[in-house]
Amino acid sequence: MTLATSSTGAASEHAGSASPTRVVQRICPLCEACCGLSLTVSGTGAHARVIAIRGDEQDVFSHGYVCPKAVALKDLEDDPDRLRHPLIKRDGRFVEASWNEAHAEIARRLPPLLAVHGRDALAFTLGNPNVHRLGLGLYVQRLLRAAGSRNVFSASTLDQMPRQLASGWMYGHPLTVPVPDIDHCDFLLMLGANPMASNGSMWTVPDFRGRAKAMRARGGHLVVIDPRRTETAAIADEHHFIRPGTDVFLLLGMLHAVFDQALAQPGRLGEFLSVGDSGIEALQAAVATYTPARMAARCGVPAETQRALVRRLAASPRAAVYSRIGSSTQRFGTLNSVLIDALNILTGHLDREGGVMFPNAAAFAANTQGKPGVGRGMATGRTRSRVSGAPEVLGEYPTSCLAEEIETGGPGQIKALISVASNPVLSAPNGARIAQALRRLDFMVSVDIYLNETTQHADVILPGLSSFEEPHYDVSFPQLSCRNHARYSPPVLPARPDAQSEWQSLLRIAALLRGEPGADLPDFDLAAFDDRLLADDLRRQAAGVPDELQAAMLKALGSAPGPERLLDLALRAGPHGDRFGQKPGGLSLDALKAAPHGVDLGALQPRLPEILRTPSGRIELWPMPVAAELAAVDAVLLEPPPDLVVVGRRDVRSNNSWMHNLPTLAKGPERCTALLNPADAARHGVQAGDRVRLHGTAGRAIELPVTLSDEMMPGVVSVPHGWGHDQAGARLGVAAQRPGANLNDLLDDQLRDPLSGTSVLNGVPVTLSRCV
Ligand SMILES: Nc1nc2c(c(=O)[nH]1)N[C@H]1C(S)=C(S)[C@@H](COP(=O)(O)OP(=O)(O)OC[C@H]3O[C@@H](n4cnc5c(=O)[nH]c(N)nc54)[C@H](O)[C@@H]3O)O[C@H]1N2
Ligand SMILES: Nc1nc2c(c(=O)[nH]1)N[C@H]1C(S)=C(S)[C@@H](COP(=O)(O)OP(=O)(O)OC[C@H]3O[C@@H](n4cnc5c(=O)[nH]c(N)nc54)[C@H](O)[C@@H]3O)O[C@H]1N2
Ligand code: SF4
Ligand SMILES: [Mo]
Repeated sequence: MTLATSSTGAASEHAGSASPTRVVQRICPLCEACCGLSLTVSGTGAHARVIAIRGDEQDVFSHGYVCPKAVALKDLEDDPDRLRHPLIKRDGRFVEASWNEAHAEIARRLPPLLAVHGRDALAFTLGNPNVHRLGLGLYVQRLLRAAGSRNVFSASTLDQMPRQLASGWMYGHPLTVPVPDIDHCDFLLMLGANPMASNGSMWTVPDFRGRAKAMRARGGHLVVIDPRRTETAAIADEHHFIRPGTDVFLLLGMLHAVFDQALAQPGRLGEFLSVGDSGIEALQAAVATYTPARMAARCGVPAETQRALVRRLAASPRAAVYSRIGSSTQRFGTLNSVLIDALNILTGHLDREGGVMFPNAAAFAANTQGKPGVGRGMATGRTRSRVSGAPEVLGEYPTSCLAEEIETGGPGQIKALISVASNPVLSAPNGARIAQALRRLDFMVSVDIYLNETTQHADVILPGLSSFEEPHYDVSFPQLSCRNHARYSPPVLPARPDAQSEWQSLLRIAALLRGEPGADLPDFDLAAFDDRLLADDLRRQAAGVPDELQAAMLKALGSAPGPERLLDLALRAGPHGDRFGQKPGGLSLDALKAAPHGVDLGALQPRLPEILRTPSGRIELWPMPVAAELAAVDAVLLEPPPDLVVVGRRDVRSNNSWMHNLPTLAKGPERCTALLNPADAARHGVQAGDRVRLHGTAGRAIELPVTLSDEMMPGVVSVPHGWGHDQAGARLGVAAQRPGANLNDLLDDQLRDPLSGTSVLNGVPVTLSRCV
């Protein structure tokens, strides 16, 4: 029997007794591990359904690994609450609408508002799935460019902006992020990350457990520094508690120990390092007073441990230091990121096999473009937010400034908002204030798949296709992967006839905002607009290439609008590309389509000095704005440590705020609990199962049940984020049954790392009392 598998070149076919099935490959779009999946699909055409999901053992990168969330993709496909049609709010209630009605509503309301209040009156919030969906990620850039608003806010300032800023300042590009070469590493020191639950972040490393196990089997050593003895700590050789928010002291103490023990031996890196104010001597002088003993008193990691860790780091030829959320979402997040890299650099482990290395992505990697070895570097603060004066970083303001920019009158006040796959009401500190602010908007559009805590405030909601209905390629994560690879997934299921892709929704609004003639009309020629933008892109990227050649390239990319030809362009022009025929055997979209399990591009290779894009052409080891932070460090050093602080927690069966509506993941024990050391519980007269009230310094409180474990450092309570699904107005039937509490209602939106604008989400003081 033959089956129609036109959209899935990778299909292998089986004739089952009842309905025919086929197996197709697909990259999981849920988290940064980007695992390759094998889906069993039954039926054809409109009757096609995914009936089983497992790991693709032949995947060149993930080799069959999956976590429980992959299976829940089926729940997501079937979730009755997932939106399939646009919604428009009429008299305070959402009603289903056609695409033309939804876009007509936007065309009717948005341009007049901007005509009166100006471009900055329209704000954007961009959430995590923008980096997990091909069409969203590429076309949201088109939308932002068309809008020209300064008021862009994203999950980056609740997450990795410090890491990106450190990279921008040190290496010249915010996506020049070194990642541990775990497959060749023998000593891995990890701070504030729990890849056993998160599956890795700013480090695409599917099957962390397997890779860590292999490292230990070859005699390697894993050390975890975390205020909780996490799932990752449980498989490590060493775990050390750290007082939350004090990574800066530990890292300064360790750097002091590097110099003090004469371990600063950068080797070949020496020739790439800047000199003078941002060089090694400057760094050595800067850390001179931060002795391990002094730092130990504040961070809780003994001085001898600090010294031993750096001795081991320096003595291991193949070693890496890595940190994530726990050390990023702190007052000194950017400084921490620089200090981590400084440790790797001084001990000679940057850009070296088994150390931290720079991936070489096949597509979209800006750090492979331009002149190798030198560039413009990264500037911040080109504009400042209107109310708090927070500097722009990567074209964004801190998400914690969103509410005040809506609340505060005057020129430039935000009057309208487009949220794209973003749920700041649960994800950002002081979510209640954000919800209140969203109510004051004159107009709000959400490009989202749920009616949830944030999108309920929208006037129009535009849902996209399901991930199975769309092609997939990870734009960001090959730039952060522990091995170079390129993998593309064709759509698995045909799109519903009345559905519209997210790229189409975004592009239609972009056309409207650019004032394209007829963009407000239902018959606007979106494909022609897409053609024009592609031609513009090509002209920019292929500057200097003769016109005839550009025309030939354009033709080679095909006439089908949408993200796939942008991908084809990026692949073909990329470092592994076929250069439109100039490099036979190079990558193109067709080449990837012919390789359903992906193309392996080999282990990470040294990229210095080619990768640098700093104006000096060197690594800025100790960037000036970061050096200036030490005065603030000294001030905090004098403050007495708080009695109890809260930190975040991730669970492998949850994903930020939006997967709590999927039955497969929602079952099992209650996950939104306050996890406390038994000694702290006794001190507060609390027992396991009691409900407690946590009060934040900003005067707000949340209530939730307590679980006890000595895996918690005394003086620290751990609470997961992304819960609090009890808000009237959301449509999340399963999640509402066990809503949990919103950690971010407690956190203080005034606390952030001033350099990167990133919120302080960890190590925030709280008080605890038993609910009576
Ligand atoms: N206290 C505390 N707060 C935190 C964190 C923490 O550790 N502690 N972590 C922070 C981090 S790292 C992050 S990244 C942020 C995340 O912050 P957000 O990005 O705001 O949160 P998500 O839960 O990822 O929300 C995703 C939104 O996208 C929608 N969505 C899901 N899939 C799709 C899709 O395919 N298309 C569209 N259009 N929409 C989709 C969901 O319905 C939801 O509204 O949270 C941050 N908040
Ligand atoms: N299952 C699941 N996977 C996810 C997500 C999810 O929500 N669920 N979210 C995804 C997203 S958006 C991201 S950004 C990544 C994040 O990936 P990770 O950074 O690995 O995230 P976490 O598991 O929150 O690990 C952070 C660790 O930091 C510790 N910590 C807290 N405060 C401090 C501190 O002050 N110092 C130190 N040294 N440690 C501290 C916490 O106890 C915790 O163990 O995960 C991604 N993957
Ligand atoms: S770890 Fe789980 S959620 Fe993340 S990509 Fe792999 S299967 Fe998907
Ligand atoms: Mo994140």
